[in-house]
Amino acid sequence: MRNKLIIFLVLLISATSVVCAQEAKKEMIPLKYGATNEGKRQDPAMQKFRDNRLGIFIHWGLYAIPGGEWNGKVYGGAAEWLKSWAKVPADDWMKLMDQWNPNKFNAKQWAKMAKDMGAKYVKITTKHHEGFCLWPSKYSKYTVAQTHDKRDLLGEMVKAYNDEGIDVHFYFSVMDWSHPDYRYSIKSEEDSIAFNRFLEFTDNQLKELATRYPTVKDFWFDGTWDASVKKNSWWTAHAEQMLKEMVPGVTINSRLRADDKGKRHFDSNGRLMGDYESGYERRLPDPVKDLKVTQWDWEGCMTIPENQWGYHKDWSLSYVKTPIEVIDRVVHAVSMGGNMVVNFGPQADGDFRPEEKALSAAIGKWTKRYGAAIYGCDYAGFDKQDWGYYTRGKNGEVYMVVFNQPYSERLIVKTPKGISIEKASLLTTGEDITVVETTRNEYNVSVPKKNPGEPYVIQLKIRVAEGTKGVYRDALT
Ligand code: JFZ
Repeated sequence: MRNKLIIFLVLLISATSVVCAQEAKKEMIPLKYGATNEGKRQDPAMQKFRDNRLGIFIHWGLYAIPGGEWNGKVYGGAAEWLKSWAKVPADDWMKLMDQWNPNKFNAKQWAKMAKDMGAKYVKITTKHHEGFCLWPSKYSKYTVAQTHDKRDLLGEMVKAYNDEGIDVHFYFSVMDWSHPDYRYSIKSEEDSIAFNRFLEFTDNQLKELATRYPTVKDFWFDGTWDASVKKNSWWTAHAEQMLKEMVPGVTINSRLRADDKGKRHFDSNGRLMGDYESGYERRLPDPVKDLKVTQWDWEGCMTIPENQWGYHKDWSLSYVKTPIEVIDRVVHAVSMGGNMVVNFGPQADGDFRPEEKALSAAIGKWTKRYGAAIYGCDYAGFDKQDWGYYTRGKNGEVYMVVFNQPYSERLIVKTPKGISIEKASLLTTGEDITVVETTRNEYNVSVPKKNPGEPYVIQLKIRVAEGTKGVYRDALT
């Protein structure tokens, strides 16, 4: 009897502590402007965003005219920041509008170039920090409509890209160097009044963009790091909400957002704000340590030189990536469940520099052959190996994207528990690839008979054992 009582008490205590531990886990800081999504969005618009995987960035504005040079001095910093490097007053900077003459701009050619590269979406700088608008905004004096050219360049781009089946995303900088009401921080009542006017102006521009170009799929906010924006975090939640009401399915990046406490990207409860993380700028998560990124959507973006987004006339100032290095970063991102955006900085005349044309064509050659390992693919759940990256397709097939041919000419594959390899073949030719099981869950996969001479893809057909956990659960049905 006494023993039973003790057992009963022990059970009672352990049961209560489990409940308490669960309660403690759930205890969250109450937030008015925190995250709004529970986990990854799974609606069709978000799935399309994710399946696209490869996009391009277009940084185009007045900064393309000086191309990194002001008063005879070439600045090595990012060309789109030249106004700041050379300390040019806004009025002087805006005189560049008189020289805006994109006589070689051809939206159809731009769209064709993106299509040929294999890009499924394009992120366009509607307005960068300088304040010049690529659309005829009625809320600003600094727009394409006030130049000799007068064309709605953004409108032409939206149409041309959409005609090629390419989704259009809008880059929008909240920070605006041309606007007298912009404030970096709020130090007085006057600042506060001015900045409120500025936020109203920003709302108007956003509403204008959403109304004029209703096929827009995404807003990618930038220039939101200043104390003034963080202090007005309510506005970041409001802007997200407003655009979501205006544009069904629209996606918004995490960089817009700050919570009640001014915490950015992730709220004070550690939850991602916006629909996808946009903190990976010119860097990627660590493929071994940072696999937590597979739990949410994210998008990285990269420059081709070290750090030039807008057109800079001198690309000899830094290392310039090769097409294979760019492809490596794209596949790397997909292998960790992310998207990758490759940046282009068109010339002021509306043409692309030869280096960018060549790079885009080279990437296109590759994506045409091996795109199956990118589009619609996701994190595969296999341990990373030195030869390259794994991705997983929609039907549970696994792709090995081989960048480094090993000396041994054997590609080591370690499969997760419950996963075995049934068959391997070269993606391009269908050539059978020999697979030898060396120990449990470890295989030697042969390289192709003839080295393709470029990063190549081996497709694995896998078998999933009953009761397997992880990303392959669904493949069972
Ligand atoms: C911003 C801009 O200042 C830059 O000109 C370019 O448009 C780029 C895409 O975005 O630069 C950033 C923004 C965020 C980070 C780094 C550079 N970040 O989060 O590490």
